[in-house]
Amino acid sequence: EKYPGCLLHRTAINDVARVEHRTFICTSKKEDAGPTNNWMAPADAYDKVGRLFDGSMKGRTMYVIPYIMGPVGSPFSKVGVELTDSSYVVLNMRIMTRMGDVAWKQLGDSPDFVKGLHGKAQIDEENRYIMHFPEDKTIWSVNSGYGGNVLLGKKCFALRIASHMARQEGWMAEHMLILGIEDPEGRVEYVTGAFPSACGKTNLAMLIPPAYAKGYRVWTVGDDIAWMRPGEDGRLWAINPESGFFGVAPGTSMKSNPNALLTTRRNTIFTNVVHTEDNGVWWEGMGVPPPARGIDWKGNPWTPESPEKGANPNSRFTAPASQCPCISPEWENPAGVPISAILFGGRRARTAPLVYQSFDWNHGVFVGATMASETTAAAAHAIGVVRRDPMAMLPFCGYNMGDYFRHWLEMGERIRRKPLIFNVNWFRTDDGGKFIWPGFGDNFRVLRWILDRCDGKVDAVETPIGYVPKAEDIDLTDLEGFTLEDLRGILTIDADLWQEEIKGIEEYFAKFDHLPGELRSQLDALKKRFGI
Ligand code: OXD
Ligand code: MN
Repeated sequence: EKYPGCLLHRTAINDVARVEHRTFICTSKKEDAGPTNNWMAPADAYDKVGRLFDGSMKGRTMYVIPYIMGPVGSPFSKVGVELTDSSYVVLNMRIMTRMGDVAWKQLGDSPDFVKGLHGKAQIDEENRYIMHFPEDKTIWSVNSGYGGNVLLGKKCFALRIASHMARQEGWMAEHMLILGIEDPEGRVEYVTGAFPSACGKTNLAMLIPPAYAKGYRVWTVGDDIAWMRPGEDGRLWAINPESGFFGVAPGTSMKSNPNALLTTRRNTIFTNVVHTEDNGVWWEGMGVPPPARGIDWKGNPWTPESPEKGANPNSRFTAPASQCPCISPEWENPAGVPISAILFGGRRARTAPLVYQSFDWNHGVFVGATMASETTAAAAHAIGVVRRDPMAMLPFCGYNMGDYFRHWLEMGERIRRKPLIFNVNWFRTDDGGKFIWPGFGDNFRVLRWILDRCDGKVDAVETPIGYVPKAEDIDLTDLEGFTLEDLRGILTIDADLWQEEIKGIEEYFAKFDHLPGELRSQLDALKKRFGI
């Protein structure tokens, strides 16, 4: 009664996250995997992982999961079949994809589907492998039972294999949310956005506009992945290939993301959260008091006094997108939605202003290719270290990242009515390390400026890094405790910091043997604009 149709699941304690160091792109030529991916020769990978599969499913049930990534009947959609010995995978795939007869029907007699094989084996960390064979449209995953490693439709297919297909077929598979903003006249414009992990992608996708913005609504089309292709009208059209959300639970509350929380009230799988005595779930940052007693994610008795967190920091909910209160009426439109703007962003304490617009598509590709986040205390890295994550695709690009940049540049030539490209940074901090911009629903104020730029309604200030808003053009109505001066402060560009940034980009670019000359020219032009 409390959570109808829901399921609680605990993974093995050594199996709670994606394993990038055990994720491989297996192409005939090493250079096709590029400098940012692990590579193994296909024959070696099939042999090595084949041995791990041998006999590992004895006595288990084999599930055959036919599934579609993308709306049923959409020209964007692709079919996959996953074989697995995990009922958890079946139940998750049932939420995250369109699975079952619809997929067989869509496939018909065609042999063109992505072949996925997953086995839990012994959940042995030392022998865990997530193998991608883009040339064979095949994925093999062994020794894990955790989401991103085993729901093969998601990161493995919809990003790594799909990015490879997209390059060959002339479209784009991106790690992006898709949202629509409806104005009081009922006109809806769509935006996609790529952000590295822990930058609030799901929150932005489900944003609730502030009270002052009467008549505006934000509609969610997707929170993680966008497949995009140019339409006959010359615009770029996007679909969400998934049909559910595999969201991080901790920090999801009625304050941070009410729409996500409301989505998870039924038909949801909770993984690695606290099980409460009254048969409910709880996690840190849920915005409600912890239960006096519960069972933690490891299956041990837990109380709020316990030294360890009750929910794993990467605990998840798997929830049907159709249950989201702000799901877009267009989210399953086979034609997708037309994109007006593409956002890139990361966590930068000082370097990047709240928002800026790139000068044009190629400059936007440069902005995406050089995007980065600074590590926070929460991450297991030194604080303040800049980690570059181009287009938030570092762990998900299924081929050479230099060639991926070239594909973006080439797509720019094919899209006649190009989306404008922006960079946003919700995370500028003051001297005490406190976030200056309120974020969450107030990010709507920035989205409105972005759409005003797309519609040619406001001008902007030209700076060496791009077009920055005039402070007066961002609506601060009812934003208590935040002044125009504060806004001016987070729109500034510090030339000294950018000198450092440019050095960092130079070092970063040196890693890429396939770097397109255009990106070097963009860097030179940036230096010139700073007088370097
Ligand atoms: C995710 C991720 O789970 O990007 O979506 O790691
Ligand atoms: Mn993601």
